[in-house]
Amino acid sequence: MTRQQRLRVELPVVLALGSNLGDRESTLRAAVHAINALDGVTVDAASSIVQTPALKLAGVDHSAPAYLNAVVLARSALEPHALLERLQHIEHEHGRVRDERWGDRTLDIDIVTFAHLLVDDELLTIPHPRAGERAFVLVPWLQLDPGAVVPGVGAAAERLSGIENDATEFEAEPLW
Ligand code: A4P
Ligand code: MG
Repeated sequence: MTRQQRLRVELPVVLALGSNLGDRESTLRAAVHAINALDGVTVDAASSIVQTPALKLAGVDHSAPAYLNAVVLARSALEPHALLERLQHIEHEHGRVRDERWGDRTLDIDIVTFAHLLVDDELLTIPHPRAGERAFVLVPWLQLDPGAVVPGVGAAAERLSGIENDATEFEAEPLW
């Protein structure tokens, strides 16, 4: 790893995980462990798992396999692009195929926030631009941090009160 990929400090990150293909629960569990195993990343907490209908570009699609989603709080000494690259490697190891935008997938890992950093280039936008509109991010995030704030957008709790909450609890052993 080149020196520039390392920060001098660990910064708190919020990651959103989703899966709607394959053994969704096992994939999420393996992904949390793989994230913690990354050199320079430590997992502090994982939410419970929520189940949500698939959101496609054309809207909610009840005929597509439902998603399991969860949120992970971690600390990263990797700079944002290096973290993204490692997370995409984990997605790939879990059979992620990129063919259709918002298409069905074995594993998606998004960076929701990275401390208070604002990033916006062709590879990475932080905070995740759609996080504040999605119950499948806000519900598990609020479980871990009731005071969660999407930088530049507002309080997660307030955002959630303004959208349809279609997330239901999924019975499972704790992810972490
Ligand atoms: N990228 C930019 N910013 C970020 C970020 N903050 N975190 C780039 C992660 N990636 C980021 O993502 C496309 C590109 O976004 C990446 O190459 C990266 O450089 P992708 O994972 O290849 O494709 P995608 O996920 O289909 O696209 P997108 O637009 O990121 O999708 P979203 O907004 O993440 O939505 N329905 C339910 N119920 N639950 C879900 O979890 N997820 C999605 C994906 C759609 N519907 C869903 C769910
Ligand atoms: Mg993604």
